[in-house]
Amino acid sequence: PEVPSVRPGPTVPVLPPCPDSPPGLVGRLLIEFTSPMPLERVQRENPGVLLGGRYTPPDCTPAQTVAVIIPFRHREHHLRYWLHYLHPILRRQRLRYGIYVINQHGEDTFNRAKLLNVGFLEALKEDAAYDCFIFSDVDLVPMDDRNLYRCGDQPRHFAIAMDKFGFRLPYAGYFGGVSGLSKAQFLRINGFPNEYWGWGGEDDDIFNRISLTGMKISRPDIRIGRYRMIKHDRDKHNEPNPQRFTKIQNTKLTMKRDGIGSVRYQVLEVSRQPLFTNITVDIGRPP
Ligand code: UDH
Ligand code: NGS
Repeated sequence: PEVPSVRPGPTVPVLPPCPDSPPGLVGRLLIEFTSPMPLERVQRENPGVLLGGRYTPPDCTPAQTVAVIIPFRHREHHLRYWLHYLHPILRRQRLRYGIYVINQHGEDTFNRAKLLNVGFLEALKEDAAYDCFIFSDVDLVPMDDRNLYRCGDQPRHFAIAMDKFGFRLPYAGYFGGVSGLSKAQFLRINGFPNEYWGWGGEDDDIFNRISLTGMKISRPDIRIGRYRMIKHDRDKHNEPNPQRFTKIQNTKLTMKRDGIGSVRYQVLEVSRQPLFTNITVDIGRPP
């Protein structure tokens, strides 16, 4: 039989790997939250971002695919500032990324860590290529684009010098605000706890999980890990959790049964917006 001749097709450009130190970073940034930030403006200023808040560098192939997970409820004006500042930063950092806003449905007590677990699973359902997860509060904006939102060989703590703490770490074991774990690191600690309802302690529990599994937190230089927090009042339905002090004493016992392996929730809506994917979820209420 005749073998069909194979004609060379158009050449597919193979992009070089993205550099370890991205060129074109600007370093220290001016961050302020004075004038309101219309979403239309943020969209106009970020035309390269694809539906759902996805981005891939046009000129190189990144080593990782990063899912940024934001726990969320009733903070629309914070989210607009966050998107305004972060999209250009992440683009300059030459990341392949997607933004996932995990919106807690209803008015029951807030549960930050459970929302982050949901974000991990839902991002992976969207794209099995995600291998790095950055967990960021919606009100924290880095003041230096050299603080690279990537994963490394240890879990990473990014928000180490926040303005509200005088640009210092409030205590050695602080792991709040913005953190990052590879998929393997996240699974190794059985993800995050689902049983911290209300404010406080869940980040300390995550710190304990990391220490108990023999890992060590990695942090940027204190001059680079600077953040501005958008000032706000205490939210409704996120009161300090009176159980948090006893709970963080028991991480070793609870982490085996409470984590990514036991999270139960119901997705109510997945909506791909121009600058982020919004996932509204029913995570239940405290027992
Ligand atoms: N979050 C929401 N909605 C809420 C509660 C929390 O979106 O109703 C998310 C948001 O991403 C936030 C994160 O969870 O950044 C952490 O919660 P938080 O902002 O309550 O924690 P923080 O420590 O503030 O920033 C605690 C109350 C501070 C009161 C200060 C009064 N001046
Ligand atoms: C600790 C909390 C953490 C919290 C940190 C900073 O006391 O969850 O303060 O809080 N741990 C406990 O309550 C056990 S902040 O100053 O940002 O409100 O992240």
